[in-house]
Amino acid sequence: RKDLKSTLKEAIPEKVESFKYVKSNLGDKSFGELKVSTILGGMRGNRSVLWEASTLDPNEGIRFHGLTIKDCQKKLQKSQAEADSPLSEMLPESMFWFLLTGKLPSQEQINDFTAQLAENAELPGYLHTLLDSLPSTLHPMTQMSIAISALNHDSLFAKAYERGIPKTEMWEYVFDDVINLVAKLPAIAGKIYQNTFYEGYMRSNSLQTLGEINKKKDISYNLASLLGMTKNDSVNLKGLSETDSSDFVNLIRLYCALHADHEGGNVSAHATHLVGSALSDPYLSYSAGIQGLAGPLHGLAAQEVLRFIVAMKESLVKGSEMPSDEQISTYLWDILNSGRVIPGYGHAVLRRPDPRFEAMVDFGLARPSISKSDVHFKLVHQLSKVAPGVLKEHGKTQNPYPNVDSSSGVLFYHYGITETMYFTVIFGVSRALGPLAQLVWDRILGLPIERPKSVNLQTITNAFGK
Ligand code: FAM
Repeated sequence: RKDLKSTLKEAIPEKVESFKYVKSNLGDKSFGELKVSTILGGMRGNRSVLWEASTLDPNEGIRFHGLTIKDCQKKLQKSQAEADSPLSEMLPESMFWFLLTGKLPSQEQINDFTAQLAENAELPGYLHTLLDSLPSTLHPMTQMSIAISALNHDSLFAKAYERGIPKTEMWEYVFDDVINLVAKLPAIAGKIYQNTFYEGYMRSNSLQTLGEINKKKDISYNLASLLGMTKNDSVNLKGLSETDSSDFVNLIRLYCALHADHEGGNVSAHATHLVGSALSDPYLSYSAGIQGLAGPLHGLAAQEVLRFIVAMKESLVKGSEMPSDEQISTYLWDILNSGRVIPGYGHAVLRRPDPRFEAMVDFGLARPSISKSDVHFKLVHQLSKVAPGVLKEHGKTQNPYPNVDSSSGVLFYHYGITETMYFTVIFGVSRALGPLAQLVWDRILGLPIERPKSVNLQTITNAFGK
């Protein structure tokens, strides 16, 4: 059977053909108008990033190679051992394969690919030393970007470039670096969790690590293990039952598959693409993506949402009695009137509730221990009915609906990942998949260095005569 690289190679001629056609026949066509408001307004509506794997429709949400989230949940492979379980979720490995090649992988192909990633999951010694030297007070996202950036030490692409390679061969080295990085992300994320929050615990229990990389398991299982969350491994940090431990692994699978790609204009994707266009290797490129993801208007919103929900619960929930819609509404108005945003609401492109939010809520609704008993989850659910009305009345945001970050934090929190600062690191494991797949295509297509023209206010004013 064909492995990932052979499957990708098969997809190349058709795409290159299409690229050549568009370049030579449509290159001088105008593709939308550039307004001055676009220059001043964060380039909204300026369609100028080439991105193949996913497209975001404002009214419909994300599609991955044309498939909706629900289609992907039906068609992408699960872990073979759990393929028949209705609660088992698609594997991020399968999503990566699909994003990169546009083809749905078979179960055997995914089994092999999962094993290939697990085989390459261990971190080099210097990365352990580097991460161990960082203060545990350093934000986990900063640690993550440092770690990813340092892997540039082993970049096959950077070495090949230094040796001198033709442009047509570059993608193969980028591909190898990308696979190596995707394989190592769970170990990076796990190590950061251990160092930041459990160094003392591990020392007092004479533990080197909270979990391990099992070469027979998938990325999500191994990440859960390194977070000390798998029942079958030696450490079961939060004392999870077998069901909860398996559900937690499936939460990571769903989360990582869903957050993999959101077309090319979001900060983390675009930063990766931009830095990669300078032929910086995939480690440096994705490290830039991580730094963008660490901003509170982007990935860090997951952390902000959880803090906001926990604070709201403390203020409004008395025992098991949920607050009224009016109480929630008043709480939201207080935030808005003090000039703050409601975290987890709004989006630069989407104009409806984010289908990724809905998929995460469905995960909770399918499990009574969450839907019936978890107060934070219930609050998120109730909030999603109340906040849109408040935000509409407030009248500023163009999208008053919940975005992807609205629901994910409470689910991690439910299983015991209470360290809010950590959430965006799991986002970082996931977001690698789309932008790194595109980075391979950037080099296959030989896209040039990005270099938009900047203008100053004087130039704009002069252009229209004042
Ligand atoms: N609460 C209060 N005000 C909001 C708001 C919210 N959730 N979302 C937007 N607004 C305001 C916004 O601040 C702006 O006000 P000013 O004109 O005074 O600057 C106005 O509404 C128009 O903004 P917009 O055009 O609707 O949104 P933008 O495209 O400028 O920004 C977001 C999009 C996501 C940055 C913005 O909605 C926001 O700040 N949301 C809260 C933070 C958040 O949840 N971010 C996560 C986004 C997620 F999808 C991700 O990337 N991971």
